[in-house]
Amino acid sequence: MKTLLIVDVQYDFLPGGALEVHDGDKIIDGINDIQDKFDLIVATQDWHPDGHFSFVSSHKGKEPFDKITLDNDEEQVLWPDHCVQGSKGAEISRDLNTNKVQAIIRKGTNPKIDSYSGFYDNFKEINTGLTGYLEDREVFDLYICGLAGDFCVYFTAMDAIDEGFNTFYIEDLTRPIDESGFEEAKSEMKKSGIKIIKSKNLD
Ligand code: VGL
Ligand code: ZN
Repeated sequence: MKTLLIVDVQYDFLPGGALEVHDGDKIIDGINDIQDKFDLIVATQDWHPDGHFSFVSSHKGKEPFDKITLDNDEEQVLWPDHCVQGSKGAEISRDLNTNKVQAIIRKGTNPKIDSYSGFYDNFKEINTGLTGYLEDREVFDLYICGLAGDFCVYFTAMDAIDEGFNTFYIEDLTRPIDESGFEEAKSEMKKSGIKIIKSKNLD
């Protein structure tokens, strides 16, 4: 099963959204165009309860994008409040064709732990079940696109390769929150065995 995983194409990550990604909307037509090349399409949806720990509003005196150090010494970015369950910003864009999307994996529902990857939360405590779902369908080749390229798409790809999938990162069908760290993120992915490809080279 050649599978496409579409990460977090939600209004809050699109221009005008709470955590907008520059030109995030520019990838949607391209994602729609390639869908016929896949046997299975799955999506993820960032889905936070109100007052989520990753929200800047949960930390007095902090500014959006400030970083704090957690008890386990990991860094946490304090995001503008985004993708609150049931809000318009949390909806998957209506411009994305979701007719062929067979499953939507929601993540970030634990109020105390952030969750970038579609496979695990950031502490690797909670498994979303995505690996099992894909293995049940005998998925080997997994192609990943969506938003944001340096956070949820990146961490999803890094977990995908760890979970044993032949992982492809479609670089023209993603956009980063922070352009400056993006080249390094791509080289980290290459080092891990992820193949960075362009949509025009898909069979
Ligand atoms: C994302 C930051 C916080 C993403 C989600 O989808 O890349 N980034 N929550
Ligand atoms: Zn989030």
